[in-house]
Amino acid sequence: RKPVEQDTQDRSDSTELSYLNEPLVESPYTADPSAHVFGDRIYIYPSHDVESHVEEDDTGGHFNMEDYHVYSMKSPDAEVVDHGKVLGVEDVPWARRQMWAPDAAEKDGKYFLYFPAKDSSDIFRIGVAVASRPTGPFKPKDKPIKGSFSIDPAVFKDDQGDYYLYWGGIWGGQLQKWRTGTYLSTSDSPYADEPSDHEPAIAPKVAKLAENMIEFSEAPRDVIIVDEGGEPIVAGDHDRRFFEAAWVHKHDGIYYFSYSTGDTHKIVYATGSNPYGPFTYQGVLLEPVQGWTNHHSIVKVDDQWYLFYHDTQLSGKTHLRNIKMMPLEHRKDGSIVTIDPIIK
Ligand code: FUB
Repeated sequence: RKPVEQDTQDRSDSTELSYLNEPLVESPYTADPSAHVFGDRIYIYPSHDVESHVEEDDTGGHFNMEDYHVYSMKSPDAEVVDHGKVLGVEDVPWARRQMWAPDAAEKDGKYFLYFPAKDSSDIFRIGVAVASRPTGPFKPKDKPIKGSFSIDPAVFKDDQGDYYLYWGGIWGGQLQKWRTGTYLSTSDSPYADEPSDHEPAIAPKVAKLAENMIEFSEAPRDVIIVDEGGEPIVAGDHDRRFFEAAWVHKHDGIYYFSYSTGDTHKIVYATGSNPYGPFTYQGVLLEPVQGWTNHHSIVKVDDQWYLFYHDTQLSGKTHLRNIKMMPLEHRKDGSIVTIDPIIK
């Protein structure tokens, strides 16, 4: 379906699940959808995929995005409204290229857009931009968040009103280059600096955000993902190790940490008893989609959970994606029903 002009009537009376496996937006290309309910609407903060004719490489150089749009909908089966461009790379003093997967949060009537981009040294950092409305426009801070690095920020608000930022992505996302605490620039290969197969996998990161939402209130911590025996998932376990696309949601008192396994193309999940983890691996949440990347968010709308994700149905090209959504179910025992996206 096509995004509609702002102010067009929502089809909120429709009873058919017309959104199932259909692109939410036909143009432009959209990916990495981070969805939230702010007030009485669903807001989606995706990447904006573009054809920039950068040759495909192992660092993801062909994902050469330059700006962000915000989308919203009144209900899951309603029309999607495109609120237009809300932030461009030219607006961000420290950012040079590759605006990858963003996320957003609301606090005290202000809206915060967290986004990764490469700086002038081609190092990914995470920036923040602020708006007085969920639809922006967002005004970026002059510098990235102090102490930030790598990609795919995701914000989780706990019941106590604390906000946690999760992030990280290996290979093109550069997380492996920060293993020692400083950026390792000894090799251009995205595979250098990884642990060997039997060592614990590289951990995604978490830090509680400061009251002002634009700084960390603590040093970043590792998010440890363990197997059923309590042992850290190892780097060689490509079916279960963290690759990118962290997301956290809480259901019935359980914290769910979900993420992409990258080269095995799944979204999997692990559970824990607090926002820092450790999280115990549980299983597959979303099977591989069309295209190399798999990236999602999970949001509750009224009493129903939804999975937002993307595939390449419209373009057939891995860097030109389209966002979609599906209902997501938790069983009584806390496990999540695996979604197998119907490939057209
Ligand atoms: O959209 C660019 C990158 O592709 C994201 O940051 C990753 O999660 C993957 O979806």
